[in-house]
Amino acid sequence: MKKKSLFILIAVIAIALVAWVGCTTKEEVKEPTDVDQMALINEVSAKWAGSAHADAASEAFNHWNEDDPAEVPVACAKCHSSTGFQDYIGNDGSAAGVVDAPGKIIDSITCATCHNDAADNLTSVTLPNGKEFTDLGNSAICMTCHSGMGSSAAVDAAITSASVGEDDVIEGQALLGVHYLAAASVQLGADGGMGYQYEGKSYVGTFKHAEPVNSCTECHDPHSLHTKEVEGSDANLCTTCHSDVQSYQDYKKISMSKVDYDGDGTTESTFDEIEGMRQVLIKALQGYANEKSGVGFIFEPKVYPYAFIDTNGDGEVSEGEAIYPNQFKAFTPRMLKAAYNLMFVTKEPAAYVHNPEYVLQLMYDSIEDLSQFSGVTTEGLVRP
Ligand code: HEC
Ligand code: HEC
Ligand code: HEC
Ligand code: HEC
Ligand code: HEC
Ligand SMILES: [Ca+2]
Ligand SMILES: [Ca+2]
Ligand SMILES: [Ca+2]
Repeated sequence: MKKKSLFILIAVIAIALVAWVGCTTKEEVKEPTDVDQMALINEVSAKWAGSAHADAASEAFNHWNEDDPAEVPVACAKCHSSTGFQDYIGNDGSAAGVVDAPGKIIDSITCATCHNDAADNLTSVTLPNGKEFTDLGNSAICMTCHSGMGSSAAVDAAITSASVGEDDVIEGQALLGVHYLAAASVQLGADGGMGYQYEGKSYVGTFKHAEPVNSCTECHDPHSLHTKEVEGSDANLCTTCHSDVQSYQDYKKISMSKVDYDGDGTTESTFDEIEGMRQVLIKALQGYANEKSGVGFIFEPKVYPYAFIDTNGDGEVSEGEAIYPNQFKAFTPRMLKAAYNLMFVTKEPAAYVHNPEYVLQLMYDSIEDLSQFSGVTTEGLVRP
């Protein structure tokens, strides 16, 4: 075990002991020897405690509480329980690279999840489509859980097994996506190949941002999860190069490329251009569904399973439409591909900083593919 991990383990046990002894006796408890190290542990613990990883009450760690047995299934345990993650990386003595047993419920991401022998040695990640990446340093920890589930191969498999024409409805076919916060899959671009990439088109690879903001842990504090500060100062990391950025609120205003990608006539920030392109893609899916599916399509990313029938045909998410029984299941092969890309972008809201060009290319190509039937063309749009 690395010295740091060993120390963290001892310190965490010491904190627990101090708390426990403090509650049960009035005896003086000796302070752990290394005061500086303890201060660091306390600081780190406070940051972690305020993060989404520590939020034991969140849906991500409680979704299976009512199941019988109440456990996180093998397919989900890698990312939704600390025990499942340690099983996946082989820290529990089981085989690495596979989850062998269901995970515990209400088992959020704690110190022990990331600080153990197997995590110390973890430097590679395998995406859901089977592609492996090595030499990732400690960002491999993050990428293991932030690479998503499902892939474009699942879209192709559904289409192949349906064996219908490109614009014929696949009976009962629901929306497919790559699950949530798949930041690594977005950042890797065409190297990862996790978007639905159209034949004959070329796509950008891993986003080469700038030194030192290329890997997950170069930008993210692994405990607070927020962006790091500049080493040896409390200045915002982004300000060094994006001088107009003062704080988090300004990230979405950054525009380096100054291109009107979404064709609305104004050059906006990269975040807004992506959002604009996303709205065009939704319109294209709606136009296409009206023409080919026989029922209208609406998209409500806040409500599972996100694709619903536009019952009153007004093109909007109206009262009562975004409910499970009103799920949209009239996808054609062409529509399934484009909707997968819509999910890929929507469920990774920070794509604008992880790999803006990749998601813009995917959306542009989806809009283009639908255009012969959607009434929405690529005229005015720019493909990066
Ligand atoms: C590769 C990692 C990974 C795998 C595997 C995975 N998830 Fe998730 N899941 C996530 C992440 C990351 C989030 C956090 C999304 C958020 O909070 O916005 C999440 C969130 C969720 C949520 C909460 C959504 C919400 O609205 O808060 C549910 C429910 C869920 N996953 C179900 C599942 C199920 C069911 C499986 C197994 C079939 C599964 N997940 C497998 C990474 C994963
Ligand atoms: C999501 C994974 C993750 C979790 C959870 C986590 N850590 Fe860390 N921790 C890391 C990584 C990665 C580093 C290395 C940081 C670097 O190199 O910049 C680190 C570094 C540290 C350090 C070295 C000091 C530093 O800031 O570099 C200490 C101490 C530490 N962690 C303690 C803890 C404690 C205590 C907890 C629980 C309260 C915890 N960690 C939870 C991933 C994690
Ligand atoms: C064991 C799986 C796992 C690991 C390892 C992991 N994450 Fe997460 N991460 C999650 C889940 C699950 C959520 C959603 C938690 C929730 O909804 O409360 C999440 C949420 C996040 C968020 C969103 C915070 C927010 O407020 O919306 C960020 C950012 C993040 N993780 C970054 C990282 C980074 C950086 C690392 C590596 C140091 C990392 N994660 C490692 C599973 C993981
Ligand atoms: C250039 C710095 C940078 C790098 C490199 C980076 N991120 Fe992020 N990430 C951010 C910023 C900034 C946000 C918040 C954006 C916002 O809230 O608008 C973010 C948001 C996130 C989120 C939450 C929202 C979302 O859309 O998923 C997750 C999870 C995440 N990052 C994980 C990762 C992982 C995993 C990696 C490595 C593959 C990574 N990040 C690499 C800067 C970075
Ligand atoms: C060391 C310099 C540097 C730092 C630090 C830096 N960036 Fe960048 N950023 C760049 C450069 C250069 C580009 C243009 C990259 C390209 O398109 O090839 C860029 C591009 C971007 C883009 C895409 C804009 C576009 O139109 O292409 C976003 C968004 C962004 N940065 C956000 C951030 C955030 C958020 C941070 C802090 C977490 C950050 N950057 C830190 C140099 C930096
Ligand atoms: Ca295992
Ligand atoms: Ca624009
Ligand atoms: Ca409606």
